[in-house]
Amino acid sequence: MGMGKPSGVWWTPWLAVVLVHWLLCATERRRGPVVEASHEVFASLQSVPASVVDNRLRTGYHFQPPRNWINDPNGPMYYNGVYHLFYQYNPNGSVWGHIVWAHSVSTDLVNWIALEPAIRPSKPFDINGCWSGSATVLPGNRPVIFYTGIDPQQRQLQNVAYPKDLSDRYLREWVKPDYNPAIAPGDGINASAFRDPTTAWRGPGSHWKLVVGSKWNRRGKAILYRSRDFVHWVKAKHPLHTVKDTGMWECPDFYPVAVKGRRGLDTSAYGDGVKHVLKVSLDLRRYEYYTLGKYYHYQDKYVPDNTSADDHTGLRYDYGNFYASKTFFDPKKQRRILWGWANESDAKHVDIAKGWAGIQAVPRTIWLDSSGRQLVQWPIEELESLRGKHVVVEHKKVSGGDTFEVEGINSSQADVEVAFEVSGLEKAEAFDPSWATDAEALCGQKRAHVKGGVGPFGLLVLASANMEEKTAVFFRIFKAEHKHVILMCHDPTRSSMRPNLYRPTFAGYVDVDIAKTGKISLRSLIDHSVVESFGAEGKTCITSRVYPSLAIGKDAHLFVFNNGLADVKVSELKAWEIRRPLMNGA
Ligand code: DQQ
Repeated sequence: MGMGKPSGVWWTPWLAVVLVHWLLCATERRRGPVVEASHEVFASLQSVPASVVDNRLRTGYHFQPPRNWINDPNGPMYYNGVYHLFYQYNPNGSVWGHIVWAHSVSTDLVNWIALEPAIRPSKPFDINGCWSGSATVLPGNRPVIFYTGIDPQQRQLQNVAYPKDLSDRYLREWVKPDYNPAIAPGDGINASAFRDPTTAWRGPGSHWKLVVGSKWNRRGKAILYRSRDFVHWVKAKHPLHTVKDTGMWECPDFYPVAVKGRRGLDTSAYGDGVKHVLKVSLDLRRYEYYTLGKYYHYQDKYVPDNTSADDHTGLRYDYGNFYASKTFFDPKKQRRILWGWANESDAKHVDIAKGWAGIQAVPRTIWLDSSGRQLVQWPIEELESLRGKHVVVEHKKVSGGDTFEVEGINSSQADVEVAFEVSGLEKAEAFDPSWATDAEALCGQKRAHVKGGVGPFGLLVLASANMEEKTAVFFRIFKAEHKHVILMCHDPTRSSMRPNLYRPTFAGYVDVDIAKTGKISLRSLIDHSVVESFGAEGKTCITSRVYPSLAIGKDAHLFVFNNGLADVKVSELKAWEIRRPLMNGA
């Protein structure tokens, strides 16, 4: 097996640096120049003091293999009782390069079994890398993978692979037909910006369709292809969608959602009561945005609604460290599940010394909000099976300037749900309309320690006993001309005593009429070096990677704080310990 548990010697950081360095250089010599995507490739590796490498910061219940670099989730699919997660993986080290499709399987999305990589470079059409793509289950229950292969001229080609043996429960081996590439970049396509095919769908007509991410100059594009037999693919005259000045569209995802209710839909679903989602990952900005809209099957035209911007200022699944995401339909539970990649935000030379980099955020169920204006996400229910000992706090007033500790659980791995009651809205700070398109800048300006009117209030997670280290997860409520505006923010600027860490603040607005509800909820999943937060039952989500130096293991604390003028009340807080030393088998 390519990814067994590291033996004791690997944990000696100094030795790890030398060995990883040697391995990478040896591989470089064997294979010649590497293919560069949007990830940095490191020609020479620096050494790093052993003191900054702390394997206690590895996540436990997030998907993370024992070692090496991972990025995009690929293909996810459910097939004959088994969930498959493929992902971009470097078998040779903890920086991006030599990319294969690693493969893990699970029956519950919580416990994983690692298999050999499903697809590795082996043919002229993928010899320089097997990049992102998707899975489709064809009629007759036949799965197929569409992925991007990099050829000897560094061109990006779309290839297919089929399971070798459908009776193998885990579909371990995949075969690449000789007729690949199934789709080559034709005239008018930039061959180095042509990748990440989507799951295919079939509407009322007989054609299969899929899109491939691309750009032309600075115009982002979802190029549409059609096929009758899944073998011969023809480019449609018009792309499914394109937006000027957005740059390369990586990992597009296009799928239907039900207008009412939380039920997920098969990617080919159509008809009344269905809306569509188009998500793109912006290589230029390294974050994603999506639109909701109407898909006209016969014309193959996607028209976004005018309820949100169709550019980088638009809606995001997650306003933090979350990229290259992909959804799939889970027929077992009739839901659509979202996976996304959360990269490290530590220095690269530390990633090299650690020997690991990148995790997948927890799988989230995704559906259309009853307003029809945005999607909502919630961690899959299976995660609740990991909840252990818990504590409850009820009806506790938190006056302006107050902080209290939630005691009684080890909060370095925890699941925290809290409902705040808000009053004193007349004390809310005035909202400057110029802030409307840049929540992140507002959060950077009004961080957790900056006193407000209503808020900032929320949680301090992964905090040291004296709060020298803490990551603040909070709301701040403003008064605009006709309504209140709620900002949700992650402020990790004081998350670690270590210098030279990348500690960006992240933020999004929350579409809740607080004057009406008087309440707002927050859920945070904490796992050593990641904090994933879900505001207002999943309307606004933020993920951050943080690297405490004191708030580790049993020295991690959890607090509730209010730094506004108005009092808030914790109507209920529940915090569960999650005991998961290391994810098995990922
Ligand atoms: N990562 C893959 C590409 C994709 C990018 C390469 C997004 O296929 O565009 O590892 O992170």
